[in-house]
Amino acid sequence: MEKSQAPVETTAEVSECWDESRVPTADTSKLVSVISPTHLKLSKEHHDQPVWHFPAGPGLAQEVQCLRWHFPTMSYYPSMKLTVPFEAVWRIWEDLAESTPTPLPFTKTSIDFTVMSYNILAQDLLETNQDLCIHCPPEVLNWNYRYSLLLEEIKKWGPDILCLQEVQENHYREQLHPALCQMGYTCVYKRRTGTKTDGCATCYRSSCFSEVALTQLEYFRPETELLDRHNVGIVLLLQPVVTLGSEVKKKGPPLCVANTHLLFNPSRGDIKLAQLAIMLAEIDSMIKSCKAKGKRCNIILCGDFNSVPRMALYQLIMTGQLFYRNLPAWKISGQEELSYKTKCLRLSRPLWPSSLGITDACRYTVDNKALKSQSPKPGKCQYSHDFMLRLRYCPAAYVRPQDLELLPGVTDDKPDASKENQPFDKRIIHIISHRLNLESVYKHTLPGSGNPEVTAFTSQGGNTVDYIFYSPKLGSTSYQKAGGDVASEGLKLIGVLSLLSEEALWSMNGLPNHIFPSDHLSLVAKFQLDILE
Ligand code: KL2
Repeated sequence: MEKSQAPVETTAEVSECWDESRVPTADTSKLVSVISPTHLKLSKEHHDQPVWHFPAGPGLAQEVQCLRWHFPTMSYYPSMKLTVPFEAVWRIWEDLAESTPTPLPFTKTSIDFTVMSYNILAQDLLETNQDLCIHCPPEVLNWNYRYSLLLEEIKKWGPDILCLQEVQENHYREQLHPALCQMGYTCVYKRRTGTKTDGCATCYRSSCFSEVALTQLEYFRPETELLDRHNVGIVLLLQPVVTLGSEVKKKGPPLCVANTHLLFNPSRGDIKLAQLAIMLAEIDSMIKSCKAKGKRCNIILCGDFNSVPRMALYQLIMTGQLFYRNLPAWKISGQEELSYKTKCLRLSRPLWPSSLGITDACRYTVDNKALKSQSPKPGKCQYSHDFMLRLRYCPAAYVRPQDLELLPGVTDDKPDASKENQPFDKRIIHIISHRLNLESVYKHTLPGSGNPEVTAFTSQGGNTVDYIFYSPKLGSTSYQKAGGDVASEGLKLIGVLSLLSEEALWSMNGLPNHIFPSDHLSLVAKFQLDILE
């Protein structure tokens, strides 16, 4: 169902100032867009006045004054009534790099790149869940209107890597893909399994990266009862490409870019965790394949995780560990407080069957890449806790090999009698973990007010459910200790596009609106990566 494009009355003039050029580096200026009802002035002194103002793009900290100019897409809607007054609400680009860059150690240079993660709200989902947008004037729900704003958002921040969720297949094939190709991107699209018409798309600027490996993940596993939902993910291994004069070189460590949209259902955290475990195992496998070639690999893991900060799924990603025994399944994502429900699903072990081929450490039991290449020497096997525990009381496990020297208390062939009756440590067998060192770009509260950051908004309110996680650069002391090759490991976060509070979003009539075309905001971060000279 396409919404009508009927003109509406207006009391406000809509204007915009647009710099057509993209912002590829830290020093270029970007778009400024302003919605300014005519009776109000563009003035910083009038904070309570309904003024819209974007400051600069990546790398430009100061705001840019702009001239009145006609909003191109508004020509379809010649007269627009702004019934709710807009307040001054800005998304500000924050430069995190020091003003005087510290000289890099050894003989390194670095490259900067920008990542955007954005759930663009599939039109089919919008139309089947119309209750989520009851606060919206109909014209902001029109696909063609939203599409032109989406393209503007992408051009405005000029990401080198673009991870989209809720990309409807026909819109991708007919509109987004051709447009992104023209803008210099190479794109990978993965539609959800099942009947829903949307999926994820990962695009990268062809002049900045080349593809090394690709895995399209389907979390639906017909042989695993738990995994009966149709969510997907994309894992891309990219090699940075550096152009020096006329010379194009592949330089620096590879970058693993993972993009996903996890299950929405707030009460099924058990399924979300298993979906995440598949994603983490795939990233781990990509890293392992790099290691086999003697290369270290950086990680970007982003998307819509349908989970809020500091709850269990988030904790697993950020700390690398989760103790889940008896945890109510709704607490995995924490989107809604569901403790009032009489039937409350609680987690018990194992979280997923060993037949899934993924250990409690979120790694493949047998490396699938080793299997795929049918290597005569398969990689070391990983065993699940379940399997190891079966060995625990097995007498054969206590037999000392004949050639092993007998050291009393160390290589005895009997278990330590004093420890025999100790209670079995239940914590160990109720922990899942991963080995990726991940940090979140966003800190989930806004500087100053301390209000929660909002990435997604419905008529029920706002939440953070979208993230950009990355493998951070090690501290200088640790990499100096570890030696030369480790110095290039890790990404340095050098810029971020600020999010907004729920209050600020309500003041502009929630999401989507005439500025932001989705029920999610885009997440944008800029990273610096050391490369060897
Ligand atoms: O929360 V989302 O929106 O990340 O923005 O992910 C899902 C929801 C998306 C894909 O399944 O569709 C939305 N109530 C509210 N939103 C829903 C529902 C629902 N019952 N089902 C799907 N979505």
